Amino acid sequence: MTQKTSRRTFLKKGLAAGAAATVASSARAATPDPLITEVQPWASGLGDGVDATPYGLPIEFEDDVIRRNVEWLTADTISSINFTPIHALDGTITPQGCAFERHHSGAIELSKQDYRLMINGLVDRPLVFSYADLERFPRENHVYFCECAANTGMEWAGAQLNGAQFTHGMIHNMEYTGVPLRTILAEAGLEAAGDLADKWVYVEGADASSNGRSIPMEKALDDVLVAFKANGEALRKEHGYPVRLVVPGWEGNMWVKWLRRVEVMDGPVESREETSKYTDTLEDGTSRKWTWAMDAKSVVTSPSPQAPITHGKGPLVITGLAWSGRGAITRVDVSKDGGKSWETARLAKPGEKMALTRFYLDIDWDGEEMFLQSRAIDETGYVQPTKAQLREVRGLNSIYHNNCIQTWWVRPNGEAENVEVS
Ligand SMILES: Nc1nc2c(c(=O)[nH]1)N[C@H]1C(S)=C(S)[C@@H](COP(=O)(O)O)O[C@H]1N2
Ligand SMILES: [Mo]
Repeated sequence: MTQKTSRRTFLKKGLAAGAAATVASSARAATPDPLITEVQPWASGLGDGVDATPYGLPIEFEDDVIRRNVEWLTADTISSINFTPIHALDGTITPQGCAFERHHSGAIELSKQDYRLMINGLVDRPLVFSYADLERFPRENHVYFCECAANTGMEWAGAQLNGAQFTHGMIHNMEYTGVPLRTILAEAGLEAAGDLADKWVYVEGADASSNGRSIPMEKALDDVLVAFKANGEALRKEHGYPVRLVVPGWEGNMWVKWLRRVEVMDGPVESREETSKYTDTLEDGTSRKWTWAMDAKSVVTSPSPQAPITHGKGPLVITGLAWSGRGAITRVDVSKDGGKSWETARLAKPGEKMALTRFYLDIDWDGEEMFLQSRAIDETGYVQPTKAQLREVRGLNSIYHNNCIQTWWVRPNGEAENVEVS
């Protein structure tokens, strides 16, 4: 009996949704639609043959779905950053062609033939590997996000950049193929290192900046990958071709591109990239270091300033991304009233460790303004903080590791703007 009732309610609801959709199409049906009634150019001739584009590019209609930079952020494009168009993507995998880039001395061209990886320091046998050598170790596949620690860094003092691409686009999420760093370290032998508990590795790239970083041995032996494929194909030049380091859940700066050397050491180097940069200045003027993991964070990608609502009230898909450097996302809440009330969003699939999770909230929009927010919760129970909560701990002088709740003010005309609700 109860089952019957609920089934009937479900059918009714289904019909109601169907009815809403019919309103739009029957209005159009009143006048014949030439797109339906007339033979169109694309049906009057032949399309491209199979070899028109031996390596495919997106169709021209999608040519605004590109990485973009913010010119005033950096003095030039060499030591700079651009942003993933997350407002226009769906699902979770970032195509390499529009995945953000961050270089300290430009993207270099390094062939597989010229590639060398040196393992030295406190190892039994210092070794040098060619690219072909790396291909002979057992491989693994993993999907991980890579987020620059500076992502959302311009938003500390107030709402600044108008678009999810610019506030949250220093992130990409790819399926990597590579060899665990532990396998390569084992090949060189770690007997000479003695007690591994207090040992570190120093990793550096082949580019002029070298971007050297110290990684504690525990992480190096855990899930760090020496990767040479992303989303099934070779890494792109800008992402470190032919080999980059993948450091799951930890800040993007540690994901050394064009990886050339791994040195086993008895302490951290305290390089430029882990002292004057990539440390967090606190309220009292002191700085904290070794803030490696990216805390749980989320953002509504649509609607958002670059993805306004164009269809008026009625069915509306609210969607976004959530992630945590400390494990899997377990829940995402969405608020339409600036955090006064929350609804639990639907996860497209269960959250995976250190990978992007897509969420949806399918609503019937009444056409009224919204203050849209999302709030991520990860498997450790951590809840993404508000801007005010984050400032209490971090003050206003920080750049890196801003994981606060983002607000989009959506107006009745569907346009959205970056605003601060703290
Ligand atoms: N060798 C080298 N590795 C590097 C960098 C660099 O400039 N040189 N930039 C780092 C920074 S700050 C980030 S956020 C990530 C960005 O990776 P991507 O360019 O693939 O997005 O690479 C890191 N690895
Ligand atoms: Mo970065």
